[in-house]
Amino acid sequence: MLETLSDRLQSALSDVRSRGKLTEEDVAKAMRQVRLALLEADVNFQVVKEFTAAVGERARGGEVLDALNPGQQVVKLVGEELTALMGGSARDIAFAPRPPTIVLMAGLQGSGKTTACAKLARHLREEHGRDVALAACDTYRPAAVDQLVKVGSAAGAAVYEQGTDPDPVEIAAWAVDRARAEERDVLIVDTSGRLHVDRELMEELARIRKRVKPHDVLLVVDAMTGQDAVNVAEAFSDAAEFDGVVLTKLDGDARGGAALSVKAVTGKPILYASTGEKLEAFERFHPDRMAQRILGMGDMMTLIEKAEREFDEEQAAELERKIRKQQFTLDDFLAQMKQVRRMGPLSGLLKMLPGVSGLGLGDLKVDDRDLDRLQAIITSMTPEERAHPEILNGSRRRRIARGSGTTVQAVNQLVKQFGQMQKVMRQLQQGKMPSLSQLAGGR
Ligand SMILES: Nc1nc2c(ncn2[C@@H]2O[C@H](COP(=O)(O)OP(=O)(O)OP(=O)(O)O)[C@@H](O)[C@H]2O)c(=O)[nH]1
Ligand SMILES: [Mg+2]
Repeated sequence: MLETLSDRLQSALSDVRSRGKLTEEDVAKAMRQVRLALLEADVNFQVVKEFTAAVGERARGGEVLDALNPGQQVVKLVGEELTALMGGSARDIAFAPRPPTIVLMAGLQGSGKTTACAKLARHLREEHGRDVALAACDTYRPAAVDQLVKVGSAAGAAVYEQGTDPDPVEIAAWAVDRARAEERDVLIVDTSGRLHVDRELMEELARIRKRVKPHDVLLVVDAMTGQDAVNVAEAFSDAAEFDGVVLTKLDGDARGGAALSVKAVTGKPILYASTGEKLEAFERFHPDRMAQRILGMGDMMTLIEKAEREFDEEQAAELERKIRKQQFTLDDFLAQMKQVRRMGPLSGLLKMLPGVSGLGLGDLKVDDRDLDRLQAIITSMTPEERAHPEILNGSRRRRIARGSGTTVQAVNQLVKQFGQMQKVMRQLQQGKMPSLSQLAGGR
């Protein structure tokens, strides 16, 4: 996600970052590099110009140049301006005082509307406890209704559909009545896409809009299409009002042009970001956190929120107790691993840690299959072996390797790592800070 942009911007700033003293010329040079980095990221030309002018002006002020750490001040300024560029603060949809809140999803073909309908439904249910229904108003593509039924039910939402024969406007109006009768909190209306922003599409949207009077119209745009996404959003905003943007396929977008330009060009904020094919790969768009990620400062807030969502509080307390009493077993290790895995792919999680993206690992990949292997090894052990790995002699290790489809070396490595981990835990317990190499498993 936004790797190229992040790399380029960080290298543009690496020169000033560590400097104890900066001249106006240094700042100007850094701004030229920031400008190039943003242009390369496919950020709108006008947006780049205004951005670098704003940062440059602030950076030339005495507040920055005379500061103790002027380089870091410049980086901080860039972060603040990036945040402002992406819309400042985050916002969710606004719930109507009298339910159902009606949300209309619009966008080009394949931008990710139908997927986003289901993801938003899941988000509103999980984060806000709302009862959500979806309306299948894409009568343009025959398979669209089935797709919405499938992803919608997976998201735990009711799906209202009448096939593809009726007029989409009639389906939408019927769905609103039904949502009201069934006392749903939110109704999300999926609409059809077209290849271009054409008159037919705009008229259909305008008719649905006039009839059901949505509280929020969300425009779904594909981040991978870069400047095209911004042009589409601009064309939409010329032809019809919308309230906010859902940015999809951010996982496949290395350059970030759409994320950085869409707010500045259309004046409409990005409400949500979709970051993968799975239902859970959807989050509120936080400009400040995104700016921090781009500048390699990690995103601890999102990581902590994910952990809070997935980690069982009681289990966490129990774990703490075990660590304190030094009763942490391989079973606990396995349980921990499963919880961490529920938070998403490891490589994605690692990138949220401050500094990790700046380690120059480039395309950091942690193989989730490594975890599968560890899991297989531990589940091939008897309960006694899991509680007392010290009894694992040669023949037991060979049996476990066979049972888990791995090798004795892999079993040895796991046992060794677990031993290291216990040692680190004991040291933490005694108030000593472990060294980094110990934390990394002694490798
Ligand atoms: N990698 C990735 N793929 C996505 C994301 N969102 C949607 N997709 C994929 O993009 C494709 C199109 O998504 P849809 O939700 O069907 O798009 P749509 O806008 O409803 O398309 P039409 O109904 O044809 O207009 C599907 O294969 C989705 O799985 C995302 O955030 N990341
Ligand atoms: Mg669709």
